[in-house]
Amino acid sequence: MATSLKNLSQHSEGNIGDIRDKKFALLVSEWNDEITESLYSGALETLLRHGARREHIVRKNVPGSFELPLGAQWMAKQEDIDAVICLGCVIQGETRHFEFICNAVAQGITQVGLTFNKPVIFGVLTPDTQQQALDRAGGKHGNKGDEAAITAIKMLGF
Ligand code: DLZ
Repeated sequence: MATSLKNLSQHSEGNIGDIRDKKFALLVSEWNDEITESLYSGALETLLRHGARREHIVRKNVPGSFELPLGAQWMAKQEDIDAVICLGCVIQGETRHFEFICNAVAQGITQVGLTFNKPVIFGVLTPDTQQQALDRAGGKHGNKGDEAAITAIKMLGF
């Protein structure tokens, strides 16, 4: 049954399907865990609020954002998983090889989604500073984890 969804700040209203029977994998990078735990909480709450069942949501940690694509691949290849949400935070000012990590993660996540033909969502913050990250992880600019969950829900209703 399609239902109308009023979205978060960055999103417009859209139609989504019933996600009660959908299974989600949430991948959480342990780097900058103060940030990524907030992203996780936001994503989890958003999925539950929109009807996902708690027992249909699995969480897996990876050491850093660079490991998100491989973790996503391991989850996406499981046939019962409908969508994978990748959550991480790479802070430019604190990461000398920022571009290498961000490019690898973005390309890797894209590739996994295309390979397994299912939504694999890029919920990775790439701010200049810790404060900018906090602002986007439940602070004044909302929560990118919420937005990543909404994106997964919308793609499942495509
Ligand atoms: C090594 C590293 C650095 C310097 N910074 C970050 C970061 O800001 N955010 C993040 O998620 N991960 C970081 N990492 C770890 C890498 O993602 C990765 O775990 C290691 O390079 C090992 O492959």
